[in-house]
Amino acid sequence: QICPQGWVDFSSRCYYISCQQKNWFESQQDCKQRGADLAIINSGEEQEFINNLNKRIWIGLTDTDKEGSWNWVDGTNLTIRFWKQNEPNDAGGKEDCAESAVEFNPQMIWNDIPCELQRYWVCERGPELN
Ligand code: 2F8
Ligand code: CA
Repeated sequence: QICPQGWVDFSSRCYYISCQQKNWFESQQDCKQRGADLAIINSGEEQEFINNLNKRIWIGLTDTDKEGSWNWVDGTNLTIRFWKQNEPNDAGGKEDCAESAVEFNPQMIWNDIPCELQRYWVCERGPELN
C-alpha cells in the first residue's frame, strides 16, 4: 500500500498538498481529477496533521445545497467537528464553504467563508493497492 508520487502518507491515507490557490469548486475539481476529494477530516489526529501544514486550506465541507446543512463532499456523515467559536456564521449570507485555518488550538479551526475566495487545498484518497 503506497501513496502516488508527490503525495504524503498519513495514517494509511494519502494527501496531496497544493502549491497554488484556487476557489473551492476548482479545488474540489482538481482533487476529483486526481482520483480524490478535498480532505475529509475524521479525527483530531487528522486535524492536527492538516494544521501542521501551516496553510489555510479548503476542506471538503460545504452547505451549498441547503444553508446550514453541512455535508462532506464524499457523502460521509459529519461527526467530529472543529468549528471555531461562533462559526459557522454565514457572514453576509454568502459563506458556504469551509476552510481550515492555522491555529495554536487545532480543535477549533474551521470557518465558513465565501466559496469563491482563493485558498490552498488538500486532496485525500486511499493508498494504491498492489
Ligand atoms: O469574525 C468572524 C468572521 O471574520 C471574517 O469576517 C470578517 C471571516 N471572513 C473571511 O475570512 C473572509 C468570517 O468568515 C468570520 O465568520
Ligand atoms: Ca464565517
